[in-house]
Amino acid sequence: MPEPVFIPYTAQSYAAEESLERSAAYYHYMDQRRSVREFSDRPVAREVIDNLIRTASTAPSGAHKQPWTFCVVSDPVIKKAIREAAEQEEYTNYHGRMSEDWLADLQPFGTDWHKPFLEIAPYLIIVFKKAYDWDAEGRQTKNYYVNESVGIAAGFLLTAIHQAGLISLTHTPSPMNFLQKILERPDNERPYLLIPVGYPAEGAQVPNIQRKPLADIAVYYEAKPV
Ligand code: IYR
Repeated sequence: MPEPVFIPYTAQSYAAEESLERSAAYYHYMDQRRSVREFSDRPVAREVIDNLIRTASTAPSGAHKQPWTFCVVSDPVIKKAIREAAEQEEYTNYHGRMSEDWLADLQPFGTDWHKPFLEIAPYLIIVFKKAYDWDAEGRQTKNYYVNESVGIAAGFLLTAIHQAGLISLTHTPSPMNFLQKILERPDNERPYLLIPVGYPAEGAQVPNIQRKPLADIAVYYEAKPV
């Protein structure tokens, strides 16, 4: 076993006040991010998409295995095939496969089986998780905490998309194994999330929903005053 190699960590250091300001500013910035379903066909430069994916891949992962593949689809022929397959599954979902409770929970979002954004958005990024991998000699290698790792990378991707002034939708057509077939992905890759990326359509609207307040999502265990 070789010795581990360490290098110095060059940290950003802020005074407490600046740290507070930065944390508040970032919160307010991220609070503007919304899932948007109405896309414009306005093009986005490939270089922007490249940077978004580079950012996603800065995410931590189990044993640094980076168990992800980002498929970037701009080809209208493939987008159409994805839309048709997704709409076929969603039609079945909305006509009997989803429970009454589930349909009621989706009511505020006004969704149905139609998925025009899959053809309108200039890019579809399909995130695949790699259940396992192969080394240079073709031997199977293990990945760890794959769902957690890919979930974190997908989160980084969403923040990068927002930072670039673009919109996204975390879409999970269900079941979505058709993506593996259409995109001809190898056996070790499983579709994880489908994310259309682009600009909002003119006059795009989003559901009027609220985020939970801090008191409902955080529990603090602090030292008791003596
Ligand atoms: N996949 C379906 C249904 C759907 C499910 C959830 I959970 C959502 O948050 C939104 C939609 C669809 O895309 O319409």
